[in-house]
Amino acid sequence: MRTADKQLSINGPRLMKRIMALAEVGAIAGGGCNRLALTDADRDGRDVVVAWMQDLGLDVVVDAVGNIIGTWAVGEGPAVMTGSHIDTVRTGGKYDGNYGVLAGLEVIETCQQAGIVPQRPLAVGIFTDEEGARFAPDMLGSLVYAGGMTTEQAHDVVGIDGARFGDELARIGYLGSVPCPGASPHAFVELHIEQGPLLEVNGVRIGSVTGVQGISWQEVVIDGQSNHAGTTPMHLRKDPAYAAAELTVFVRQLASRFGGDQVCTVGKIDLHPNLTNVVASRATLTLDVRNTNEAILQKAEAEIAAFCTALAMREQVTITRRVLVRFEPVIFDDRVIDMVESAARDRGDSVQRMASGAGHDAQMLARMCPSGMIFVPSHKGLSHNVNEHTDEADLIAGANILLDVMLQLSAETFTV
Ligand code: HGY
Ligand code: MN
Ligand code: MN
Repeated sequence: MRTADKQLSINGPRLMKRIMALAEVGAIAGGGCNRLALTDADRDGRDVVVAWMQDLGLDVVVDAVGNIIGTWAVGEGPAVMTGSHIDTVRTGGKYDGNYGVLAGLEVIETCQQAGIVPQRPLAVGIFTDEEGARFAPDMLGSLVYAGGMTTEQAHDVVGIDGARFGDELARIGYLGSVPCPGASPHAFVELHIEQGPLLEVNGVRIGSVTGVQGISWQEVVIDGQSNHAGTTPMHLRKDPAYAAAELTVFVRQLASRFGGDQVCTVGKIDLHPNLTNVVASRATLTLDVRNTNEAILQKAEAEIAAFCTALAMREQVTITRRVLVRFEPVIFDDRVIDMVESAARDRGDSVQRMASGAGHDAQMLARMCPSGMIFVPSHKGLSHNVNEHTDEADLIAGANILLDVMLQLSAETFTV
């Protein structure tokens, strides 16, 4: 977008100042953040960003699952929306989610300061519990916003710490009155760090994201027989810890066998009673299995199910599996993908098309309106890690692409 004869650009120092200020909330050793969904730290982060939204004169609403939508109510018709999340995993970085929300505010402030009044409202969403680390599924807030889960179902979700989602939402003061599903935007575009190594390895600054891979999360409970570690002969054991270890190795080997986009992760294992000299009675673990191809993802799930049946027989344990998350792969809107790509080219940024390995709120908004994403590189591909880093020049470049694409979408007079 040009004003007079100068290309409109965001204010980089102002964006960086907000990113660093938000990173102070729930700050942990090593420079990262711990703002698990609906904790006090999440509340504190929300309060900071809501205040920034109010400073910009946005209409701020909170819905029934705590999604916060700040709207610059200019122009007419459905809003062009951006946004992401500000909840983090326990060892989160400064940029995952936060960057997209704060870049959205920066886009609006840049337009306001330049005296530009878009033809459509511009909205920034902060979606609740995108990480799903405390309350599964991930992208819970945007899933409810898009009508993929009811408010009642969301409120009854019990977290890994036994807390009930609805109670925690009320406790932190973000149980809003606006009903879900939310208003359908004209279009949605999310700016996010890649969280993988591709852009950096390829020396490319901008990713125009084509879609998000399928996600399958399961909780696996393995029940055996607790016993004395010293007196129980190996052939008489019913050891869930051993079975959990075998399953962990199996899913790792499955990913190697399948190759391609297949990824499998055991990120959480709890043993009971979790004592040195006791053969465990129970092992509870989670499986995170993903692929861009739905048929292959189903094949992986079927192989895991068959392995668990055989493992239970062999080790004389009981294995119960519960689906925590199941999202099919999502393809983004060609028009938005093209816009991101040409906006990058117009600014002289290198750009490539790519799928997203991580889940994002955009994959839920894609159920409501034309959606897409903009990626910037993650240094060494690190994320969900306190050492998550993206160069400032890349962060600013990504926000400028968001500015251009949002203004382009806001100039569209047709309704989708
Ligand atoms: O799990 C994910 O991909 C995202 O970080 N919630
Ligand atoms: Mn994220
Ligand atoms: Mn994340």
